[in-house]
Amino acid sequence: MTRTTAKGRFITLEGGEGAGKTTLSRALAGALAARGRPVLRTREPGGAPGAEAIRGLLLGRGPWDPVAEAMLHFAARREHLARTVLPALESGIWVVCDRFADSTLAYQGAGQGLSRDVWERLCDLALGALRPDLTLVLDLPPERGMGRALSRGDANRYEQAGDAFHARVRAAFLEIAAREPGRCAVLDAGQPAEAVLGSALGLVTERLEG
Ligand code: Z5A
Repeated sequence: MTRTTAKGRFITLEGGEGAGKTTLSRALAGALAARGRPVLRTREPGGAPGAEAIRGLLLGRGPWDPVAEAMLHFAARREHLARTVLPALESGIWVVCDRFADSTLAYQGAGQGLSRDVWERLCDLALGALRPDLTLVLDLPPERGMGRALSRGDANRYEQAGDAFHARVRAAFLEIAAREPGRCAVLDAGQPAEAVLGSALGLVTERLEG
């Protein structure tokens, strides 16, 4: 998948449960719109009809074999890119996406034991050369994030995984950010939501509008 004519920018938000991705996605999209940017908010797994159907399988059923689970995430992602993300970017719309391929490396890789090699092969197949322009990693101790997430009600399959799983997922996101500092930045998600938005907007200005 390539994006030779795109004028939009692709911003992804990553991090553990309850870190504030949805909250930031909403606020960031609003702030970008106020700056005159056409903007689309979307999420993974999901963001297109077929991908939302796969989301139902991933969150509602299981357990899955880790490779099968990663393939389902990438099938949903491919559908999301083809139907929603790429058409938007190509028409100049900025896309703010709640989770993307880094989540598969963190959850299915560090969390469930999928190898990096398989993840890279799935990226090649499903994404081609496409990568986010900016990835904001919202970092929060898992117990704080889970407290926030569970206060909303029923826990999904991933939220029910144990403390050690969530600690590995957090470490994996920090490692991804350290490995690709040009694409990624880590935000302290323990700050008030307004401060997280301020940091995010500063990074957008510096890296995408400078
Ligand atoms: N998954 C995977 O395994 N592999 C993959 O490749 C992909 C996903 C793409 C999707 O679940 C699941 O799929 C996910 C990983 C897996 N695991 N889980 N669960 P989801 O979409 O249902 O959930 P989520 O992505 O983890 O999001 P979330 O739980 O909704 O959390 P969030 O979006 O980061 O947080 P929030 O909804 O913005 O905030 C949670 C609460 O905290 C809410 O009451 C807010 O008002 C509050 N909040 C937010 N920010 C703050 C601050 N700064 N201070 C205080 N309170 C705050």
